[in-house]
Amino acid sequence: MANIKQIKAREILDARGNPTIETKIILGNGLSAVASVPAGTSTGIHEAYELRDGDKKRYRGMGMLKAINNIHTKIFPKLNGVDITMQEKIDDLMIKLDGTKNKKKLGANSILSVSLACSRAGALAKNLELYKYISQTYKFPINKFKLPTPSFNIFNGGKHADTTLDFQEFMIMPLKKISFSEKLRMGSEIFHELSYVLKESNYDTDVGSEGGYAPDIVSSIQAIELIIAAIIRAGYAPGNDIGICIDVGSSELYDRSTGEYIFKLDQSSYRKSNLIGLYYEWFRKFPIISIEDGLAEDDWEGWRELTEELGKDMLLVGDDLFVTNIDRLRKGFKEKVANAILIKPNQVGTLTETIACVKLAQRHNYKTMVSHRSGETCDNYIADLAVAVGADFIKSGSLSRGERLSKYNRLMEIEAEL
Ligand code: 2PG
Ligand code: MG
Repeated sequence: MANIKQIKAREILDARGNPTIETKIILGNGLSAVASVPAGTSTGIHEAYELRDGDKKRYRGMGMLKAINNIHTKIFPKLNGVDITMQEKIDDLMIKLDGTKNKKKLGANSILSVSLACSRAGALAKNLELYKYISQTYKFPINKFKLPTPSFNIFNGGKHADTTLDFQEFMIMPLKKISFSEKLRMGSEIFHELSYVLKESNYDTDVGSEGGYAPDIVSSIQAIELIIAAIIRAGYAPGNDIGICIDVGSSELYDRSTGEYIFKLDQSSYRKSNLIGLYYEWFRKFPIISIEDGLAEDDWEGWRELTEELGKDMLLVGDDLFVTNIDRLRKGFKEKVANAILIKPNQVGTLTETIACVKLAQRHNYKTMVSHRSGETCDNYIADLAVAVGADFIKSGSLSRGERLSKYNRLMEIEAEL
């Protein structure tokens, strides 16, 4: 019988050594499946609630015992015996059991770990690859699966590195119509070339949270220039073979009291129109094709101005702005802001709600980029998710660190199978 018989959750450590949850679903027919959830650092204030213990004597308050207890004592009794292939029903039962808008009662981390593990168990029960199972379950009209284009974060700053760099992520994206594996090879070659470029300039080559280099440098422009040098040295043409994507992570730079963006590097402050002017100038000078969170999560007016200015020329991706939430995305359509959305299941807390957000974005021709979190685990779930929904892009960090590569390696496996 493919019914839920037991749920076993446990505390594991994520790639930064902080606790998170791994949940195992055991079915009546003996099959079982496991999933774990990641955590962010530069989390948006509108994200679903992540429940941590707050007990300062354990893991500096970051323990997951309460969340795990919720899985065993509240969620399991509700899901006991439910048909594992009824994913929407499973998610709906948990959403109702929680009953709050941001999953504050049970914790989005508890709920999501169960939701994802259930979908894996459902795929097993139906003897399908996970991406096929998700795609069929939510009736995506896909007759030929495609692989998302990766955006590799090879230079870490902001809250993801202990350095002077204000902007959070500098990514490279292959632009040619080639296989996923070839795109991965390009990324890796440039990543390694960048280490030589850095060494020659006497910068260190230690990496940040997402596996990109994280030296102390003098400006974001310098990061871009170093990356361009690495692209050329690897034998590729910037702007033609490879584009540059930036995640500003600007909510972290925003001073709500003054409405200004403060750069820690030199304490300079920018009004929103000056920052937009800066992006425009960079766009003219460098092969930048995408800016994520160029303005803060509630700076709708700034976002509108940014979209008017640059929306036709590049991808403007909403992360903290939309938090994978359909209400915020709808507001985005109304306010005419952004043209792409980052998709992170743990921002919303169930697979079903994640899918609803993807579908809404696709109906309005917003591009979709499935994303990891800075505090990842080795679970490669988002690789299957990206293929299942036909996402345009995926970002899973750099070309180093196992928890980042596990997603890219799974995508190569899927590509080989297809
Ligand atoms: C982001 C993510 C992932 P975090 O801002 O896009 O790179 O970072 O998980 O810290 O929110
Ligand atoms: Mg982001």
